Amino acid sequence: MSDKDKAGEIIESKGLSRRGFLGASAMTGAAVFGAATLGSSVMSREAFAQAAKEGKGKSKIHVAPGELDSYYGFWSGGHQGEVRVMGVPSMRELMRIPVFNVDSATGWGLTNESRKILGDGAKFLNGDCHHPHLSMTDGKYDGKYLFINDKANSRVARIRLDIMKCDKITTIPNVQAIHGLRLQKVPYTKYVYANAEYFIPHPNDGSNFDMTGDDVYTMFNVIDAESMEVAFQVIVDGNLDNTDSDFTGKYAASTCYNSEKATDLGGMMRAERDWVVVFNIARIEAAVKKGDFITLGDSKVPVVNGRAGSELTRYIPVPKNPHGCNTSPDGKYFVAAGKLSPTVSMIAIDRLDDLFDDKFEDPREVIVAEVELGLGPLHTTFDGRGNAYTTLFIDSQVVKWNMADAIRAYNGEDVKYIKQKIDVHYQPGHNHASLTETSEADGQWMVVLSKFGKDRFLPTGPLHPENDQLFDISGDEMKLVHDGPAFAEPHDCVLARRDQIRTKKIWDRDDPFFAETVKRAEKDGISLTSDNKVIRDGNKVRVYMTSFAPAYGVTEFTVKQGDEVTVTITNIDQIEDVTHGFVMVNHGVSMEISPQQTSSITFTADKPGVYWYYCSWFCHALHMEMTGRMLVEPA
Ligand code: K7E
Ligand code: CUA
Ligand code: CA
Repeated sequence: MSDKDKAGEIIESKGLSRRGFLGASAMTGAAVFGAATLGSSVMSREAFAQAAKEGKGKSKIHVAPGELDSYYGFWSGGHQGEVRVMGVPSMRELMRIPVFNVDSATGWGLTNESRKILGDGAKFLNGDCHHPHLSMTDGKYDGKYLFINDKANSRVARIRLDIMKCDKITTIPNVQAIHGLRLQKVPYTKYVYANAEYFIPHPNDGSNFDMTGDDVYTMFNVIDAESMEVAFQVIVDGNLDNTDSDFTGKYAASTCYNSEKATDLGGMMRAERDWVVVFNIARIEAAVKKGDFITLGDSKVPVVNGRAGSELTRYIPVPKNPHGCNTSPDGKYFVAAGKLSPTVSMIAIDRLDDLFDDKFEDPREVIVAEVELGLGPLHTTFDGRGNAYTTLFIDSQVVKWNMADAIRAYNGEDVKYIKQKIDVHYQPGHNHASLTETSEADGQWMVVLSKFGKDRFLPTGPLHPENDQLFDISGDEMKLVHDGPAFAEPHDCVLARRDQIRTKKIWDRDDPFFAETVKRAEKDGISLTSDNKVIRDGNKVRVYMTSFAPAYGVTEFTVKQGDEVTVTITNIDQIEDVTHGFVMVNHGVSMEISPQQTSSITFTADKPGVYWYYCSWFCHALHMEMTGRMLVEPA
């Protein structure tokens, strides 16, 4: 059968799902597997959904086979470096999005397209991501982007949600360890706010190892969400931990646990109070516009002074080594968790205008309550009904408390503001309720990301899994409904309604993700969707081929030992989910090519001989046969 005939057959079957496609091809082709294996034994989704409906005592979290979850969850992969996509409430893992790691299934970190996005950071094979957040318009998720920090190599990455791939990464200059990250909520996510945690000498060129003094500082970083360029940086006192922004677009607030600017543990705990620093974004923009900034080293990024006494910031003392900073979805409060104090501090956002206009003697006049909750408060989430839920790391609990009651109690009224405490397993860090950071917080589900799994799962040697727990918070009481082991180490997650995320089913041929590769092919006079050609350019060889289940357009090509080989593959399949792969055996080469995608990878043919290449994503009954050979002539 010629490729043309195959094309006809596939186009006729367009509209088939991959399952139907696999079944059909198994039955019409010289089936390697029985038809039953791939086709008729698969129960339809509708049938499953019906069966589930008929089931008795169905639990609220049980999402039957074939049913879809009602929320998308996006989990950070911690020092594993990726983002994980989960279905909630089933807690089924749907996808992994490699970002700061290298991934052999998709070729992230290996393909030319991904290495271009990684830029200078492509030399790093590691990352440490903590805080995934979704872009917003008018305080609601708009489904465009997810942003995430890399603490290990001081980067911020963006994921396009339509294709669920990382499309931009920026290394933040002149700082170390990007930790807290949040987005502007209103009127839309114009800016990404990112805290650099550690203070360093400026310049940090080896001329100064003294960690005291005015030229030792860290910065708050503001990144343009569209261009992903750093718009400006703000010098602060102390250090920076977590951050959040408000629902007016005017302010961002960050916690500082090392106001002491100590370099030792005891020193970092010396002061009874550290602070929350509030950034006045409009004033900072105006200062930059006026030219009131410096630049550092080779970087052209405007750097403004936001130290105590500056008009651009205000420092609000709070107890002790605060960690989480969370904005309540009613837009009223920044809630800073004390960590080494059993309290959280509620900062009234509607008092910040007056604070910046110097109407208060004491900046603590913006604090409307210091709420006593329990030991080791780390992060707070909200249900949109006036209740807050704070993780207590040391107590291994989540405490549910009412914000209005807490303020009344703080003012001396005899009201019980703590509604419930529930044990979690064990030592929780972040918690996150559905839609909690938007104005649409719906109080349905809360995920608690615990740092230890201990005895909750089958043992896995000295390295244990963490434990993500799901709570139903739709009623008066929090109810634990699911335990799930997780690999190192989801710090944080976000939940969006499933209708807020709209993804493409196959690639557009003009997608910017591989536009550079298309340009290069055009220079070589190649039409990617039809040409199968080998181009020699000195000791560089460019192999262009199509892939079409179950065959590559080029099944043999010859190069010379020492040639730099670039293989560019365009998957001309149009059927949803028929992804091909390309692996060159013994060359460290592996990548994904999804329908209508072009992917390319470059390697050196350093060994003479015959080398097989094969398709690594199961695409067809004849997937195993989807192969070819590279013939390397000795130098
Ligand atoms: Cu782990 Cu948000 Cu980095 Cu708290 S942070 S736990
Ligand atoms: Cu193509 Cu497997
Ligand atoms: Ca401290």
